[in-house]
Amino acid sequence: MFNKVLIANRGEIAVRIIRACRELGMQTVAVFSEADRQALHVRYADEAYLLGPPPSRESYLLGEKIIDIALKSEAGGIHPGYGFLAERADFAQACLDAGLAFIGPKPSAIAAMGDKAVARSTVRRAGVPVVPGTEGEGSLGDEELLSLAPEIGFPLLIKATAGGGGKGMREVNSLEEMPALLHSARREAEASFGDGNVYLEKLLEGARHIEIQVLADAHGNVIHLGERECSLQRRHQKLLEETPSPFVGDDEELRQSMGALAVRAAQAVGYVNAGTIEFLVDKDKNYYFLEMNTRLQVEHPVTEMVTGVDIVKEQIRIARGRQMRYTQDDIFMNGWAIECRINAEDPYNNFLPSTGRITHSLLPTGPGVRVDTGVYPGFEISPYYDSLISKLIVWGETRAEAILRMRRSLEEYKIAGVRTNIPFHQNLMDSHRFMGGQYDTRFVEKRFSMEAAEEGKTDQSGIAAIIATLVAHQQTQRAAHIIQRGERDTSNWKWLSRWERLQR
Ligand code: MV4
Repeated sequence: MFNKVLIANRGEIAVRIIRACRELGMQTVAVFSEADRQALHVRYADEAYLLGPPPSRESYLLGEKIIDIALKSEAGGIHPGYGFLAERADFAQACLDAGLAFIGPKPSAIAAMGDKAVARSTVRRAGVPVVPGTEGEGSLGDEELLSLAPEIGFPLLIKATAGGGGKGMREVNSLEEMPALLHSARREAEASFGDGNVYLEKLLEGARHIEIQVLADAHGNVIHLGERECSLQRRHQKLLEETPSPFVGDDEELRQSMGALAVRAAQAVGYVNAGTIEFLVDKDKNYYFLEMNTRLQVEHPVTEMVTGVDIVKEQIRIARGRQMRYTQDDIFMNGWAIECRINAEDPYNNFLPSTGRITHSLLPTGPGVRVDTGVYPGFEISPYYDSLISKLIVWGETRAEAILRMRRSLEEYKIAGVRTNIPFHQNLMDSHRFMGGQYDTRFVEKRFSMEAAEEGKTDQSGIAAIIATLVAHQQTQRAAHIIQRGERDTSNWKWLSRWERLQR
């Protein structure tokens, strides 16, 4: 039984995992790149070891080196977090071969779900609905795909079997345009994953992306922790997640039937540890399995806030061979939670990544507020990793309370030195469609613009520019981003009455 965990990750998720280990009384080992010498996860861990230069290939992706460090530091388990090595079946197997616990699923489950065509046919055989499309697991040639396409019908999607997250995906509207699209999809999949295999699915338009969190222990117990609504995203990057889903709402029957099928999908691959089943849900509440993520997810905190389950601690207990502390009957969803992903990127400039040193920051706190972050004033945001710098999560008794609390927290949140997408989230909180929960996966890209959201609001850009110049002059070479407040904000009184009208 291990009492020391190596965290094979960085940023907010490494910090999150260290916290869980602390609470369980376990020792922690951090690994870091040259860009992360000063990072929070390095400071918080009991020990820390340098991996190499900043690029991931020379640091956080060095599986063998990480396993060596685990053995030398006498860690008994490795938590991969998300991204990097988290969904690499070969890495999970290498951990086991070295006598280390991999805090995640078995390599066979990662592999089965990692091939999206295998995943589709496996869960379908177990009775889980999938979007109509090609069946079977072998690689399909262009001839075969072109002859199957008319049966599936247009529009359809070409998807990469090694894919996920939209890479190598192509929308096809007619048989004529299909050969060229097959070619480019295969080329992109080959370049991204070293695997040019593709499969077909009917395109579901205007659907929502709703996922179910599952937990499974090594004793055959599998439960679900309800859903998360993840439709608010831009270019396949999620920006905000909430639970319950406003679309599922108080339809407990829908929630439990999706939950039961998510459990069945997990069981179909002998799943152990935490995982997430993604569904597409159409306007008539038909739902279809999309894929399974065999890792801890970025948005896990919203589920923690409403169920009270510490998912990371449960992952570690499961990896240590313990029984889960919960049965399905112990799981209740209490209240509402929303997470805004705070990214170092400029929402006024096409969400361009922003790098530089964080000179100042003030974190929101108070009732119902949680901030998971890996940065602090003085830390330099480098271009080597993703732009997520923190997650702002709020809980409220109702969705209205959660939204008001998020508005309050976004106002409290001050970051100087890099630009962030906080103004985007502020505008989103004011949008009628968001308030009404009436959004699908196209909302941000097709129906939302910062300019339109800010039209008619008092323009204080002149004052903001002067302050930004002063701040830039005093503390940093970069302009601070001034978030306008006061007049341009709808007052909470007005907001609440608008909300109440919407609910009628
Ligand atoms: C789909 C779909 C519509 N119909 N499949 C995008 C990423 C990958 N996980 C699957 N994706 C989609 N698959 C069928 N048959 C629409 C999407 C999709 C999407 C899904 C979830 C969240 C955001 C999305 C944005 C665009 C497209």
